[in-house]
Amino acid sequence: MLDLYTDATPNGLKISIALEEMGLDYDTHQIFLGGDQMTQEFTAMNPNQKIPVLVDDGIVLTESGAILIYLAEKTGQFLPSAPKSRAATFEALMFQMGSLGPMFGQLLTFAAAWDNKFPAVTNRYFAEVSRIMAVLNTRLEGQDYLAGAEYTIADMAVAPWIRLCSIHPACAELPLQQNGNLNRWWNRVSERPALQRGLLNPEPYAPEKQFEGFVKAVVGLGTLHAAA
Ligand SMILES: N[C@@H](CCC(=O)N[C@@H](CS)C(=O)NCC(=O)O)C(=O)O
Repeated sequence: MLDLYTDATPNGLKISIALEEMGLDYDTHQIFLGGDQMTQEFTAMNPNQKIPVLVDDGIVLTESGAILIYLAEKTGQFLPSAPKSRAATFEALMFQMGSLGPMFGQLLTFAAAWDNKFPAVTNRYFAEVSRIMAVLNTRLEGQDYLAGAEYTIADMAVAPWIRLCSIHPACAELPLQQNGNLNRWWNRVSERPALQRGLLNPEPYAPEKQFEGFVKAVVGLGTLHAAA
């Protein structure tokens, strides 16, 4: 049995998607980001004090990209073995981890948590996420999935971020429709039953509580990450 410490955020949901897609049994432990991540017990698992954390038979693993690779290697699923396709999967996964996720995170921070108090900063991240979406659109030219013909852990990593365009008011203006390949990819992956189950596990807290947790976790707004 696997234990997943997580919340209903894109970095957490990508692991739920993988666990569902791979047909693994797991227990979900929902972490309220308004403080649960700072407890001694959680910090012992992840000194970086962030979800997701996966515990599997004595292994405590952090960093969603590493967790996805671990699960793919453990099950032999969704990570091609041919070197070129495998490298393309890692490439798309690293792009999510290094570009799409961090820039989206900053957009949400300045558009939502800071309530667009600094429009120039919000606009900078809006423009950068838009640019990154166009890069993904180009990558998807002539192929169904981010690493090529096969659905892989890279698609699982990107999906919860692109989903924000349809569910988060701060992301509604992002150019999903204008990027036809990306839009078609989103329609394709979001039809998958396992991906749909993953996106619902865990369910978010009530909107006010979910937002409270997000704001408290934002450096410069909440007190959780005050300088020591
Ligand atoms: N690089 C990490 C990022 C994880 C991350 O940023 N988690 C956020 C939620 S999406 C979190 O736990 N934030 C709580 C905090 O910063 O206090 C990963 O991919 O696992």
